Amino acid sequence: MKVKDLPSEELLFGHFACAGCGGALAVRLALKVLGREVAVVVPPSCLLGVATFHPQMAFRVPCVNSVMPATGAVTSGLAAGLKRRGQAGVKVVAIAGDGGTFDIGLQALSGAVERGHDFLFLCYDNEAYMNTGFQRSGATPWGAATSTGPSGSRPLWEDRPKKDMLRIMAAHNIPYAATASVAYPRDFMEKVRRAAMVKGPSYIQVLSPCPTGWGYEPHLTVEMGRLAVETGMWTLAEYYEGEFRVTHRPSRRKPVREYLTAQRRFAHLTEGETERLQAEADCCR
Ligand SMILES: Cc1ncc(C[n+]2csc(CCOP(=O)(O)OP(=O)(O)O)c2C)c(N)n1
Ligand code: SF4
Ligand SMILES: [Mg+2]
Repeated sequence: MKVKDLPSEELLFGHFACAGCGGALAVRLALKVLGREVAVVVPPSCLLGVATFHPQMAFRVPCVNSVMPATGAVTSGLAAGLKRRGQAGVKVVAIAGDGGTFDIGLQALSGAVERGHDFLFLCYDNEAYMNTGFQRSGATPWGAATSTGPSGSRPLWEDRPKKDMLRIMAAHNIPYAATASVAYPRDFMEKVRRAAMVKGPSYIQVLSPCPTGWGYEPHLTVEMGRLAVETGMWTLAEYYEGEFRVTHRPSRRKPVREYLTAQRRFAHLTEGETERLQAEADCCR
């Protein structure tokens, strides 16, 4: 996919997200690939809060608001309805945060994938419930401070590993699933293109750094997304026809410390805890 081939038209425009919001960037890029022949389903999340503020609707495509647990059901129902009306060419795209995907929306997503409806589920993963005050989610990585982390000492930080949603989706025998990062737009947009072409369900989870919740300056969003991959804290991968594949490997791995020290949510980590995360990144090369 060539950047010069992308349309200049913006299909997410005029929203109220914080400066440097990785989630808003992810959706903007995805819609450039998907075009106008889509209907989006958005559950409560930062995106819903900042993009569907009546009368200033930021989506330039039809947008349905679902409740958090029902996104998969609303999305598959919409896809079935459009098919019935002879409008199967309209791709239905759920756009949910990690909380609305990994936790509260998981059951309906699982059912929709199992039934094999034709839709794309795009999870913009900022690794916590940002809209309601940075609570931990199943996507919060080990060691990250949130407002509700289970560890009782120092800042409340996460003492459970991140849930592996890519493998959970693969275990459903989904036709296509991928991880991506807003810092690698070509890799991300190519995955959106592939997912949209699939007949049946597809899933993309795009790392979408959040300056407000992670604690870094807004102009560093792309830098955070890149460091995550360069340090091995995030993998760009896809699952297609039953096989996993890494789509981009950094030529030289950077120490995880560079990623951790750049964000307030990891500021409390001790030397030993940093080494633990380094060891985890090293074992998954
Ligand atoms: C069933 C249910 N539980 C809780 C809420 C409250 N709520 C609204 S937005 C939100 C946070 C969503 O987090 P996430 O999906 O990660 O999106 P983000 O805000 O991070 O963009 C929550 C918990 C809700 N609307 N419905
Ligand atoms: S809190 Fe984070 S995810 Fe929410 S709008 Fe601000 S930058 Fe985006
Ligand atoms: Mg979130």
